[in-house]
Amino acid sequence: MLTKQRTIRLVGYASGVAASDSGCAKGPLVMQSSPFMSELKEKGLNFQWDTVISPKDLLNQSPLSVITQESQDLAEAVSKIVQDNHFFTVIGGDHSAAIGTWSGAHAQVQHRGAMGLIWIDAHLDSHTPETSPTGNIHGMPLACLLGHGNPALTSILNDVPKLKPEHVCLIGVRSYEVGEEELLKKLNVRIYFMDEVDRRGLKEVMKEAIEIVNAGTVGFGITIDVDSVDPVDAPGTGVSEPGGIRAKELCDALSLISNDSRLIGAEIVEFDPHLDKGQKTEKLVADLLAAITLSSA
Ligand SMILES: [Mn+2]
Repeated sequence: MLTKQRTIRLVGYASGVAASDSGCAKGPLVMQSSPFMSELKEKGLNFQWDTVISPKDLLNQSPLSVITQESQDLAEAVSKIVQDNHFFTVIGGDHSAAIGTWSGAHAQVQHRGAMGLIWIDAHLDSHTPETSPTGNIHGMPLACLLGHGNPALTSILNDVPKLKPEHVCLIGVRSYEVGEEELLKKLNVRIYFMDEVDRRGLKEVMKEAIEIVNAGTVGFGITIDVDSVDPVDAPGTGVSEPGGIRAKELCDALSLISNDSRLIGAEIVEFDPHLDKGQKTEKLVADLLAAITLSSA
């Protein structure tokens, strides 16, 4: 049985401008009318869609300026929800969403102290324009939040790093390039690569991650790239990698934070409905939202 936990305010980030394949822009639009979301409502999850951010004037602007504007809009939307003392979840869209989401949360939290972040992803998302082989901004959001990258994106709402390296950790990583790994190693960010997750079990790793993001912070967030999940359970994503976390395992581990009053908000990104098979990934997005926000009775 599931019990009502809290009111969730959802923000869609209907954008794939930062990815090679922009199909994930449709992710939040599909979730808005998803039968799996209706089922959550029936189970007692109290949520409302606040707004859906989408790219403006795509034809006449560079991806960077489009993403800068979207990040600004998303940051303002999230900041408002945190200010209202409500719980937010951002549904992407590509992972450049994280720049706006966590800049917005930071703007409200910074007066009280630092913010932690658990980053669940097959990738490191920590390129800078100098190290990225593709130039795709969805491979850069964590670097941006740590204060490294294009100044337009590192200065959303505030021209300061939004996260300190010691307050962040990544889980499920299994595909990355040397340049981004070097940056995170230099900054001493804790990375739980997939082999460690397999060896120790996700629950053990998650317990440790919760300690990391709670040490010296006043609250923490969680961002989940659906590509962290094995393609067997999450085929609907643009850059899928074999050997990932199983969907049920991830949902079970998320129950460790579902009662945590220090959890500020969440983000679920990179769901691409065009690539989905049998609505598996669509259901996963709803299951993840439920796992984060509902607790067992
Ligand atoms: Mn990602």
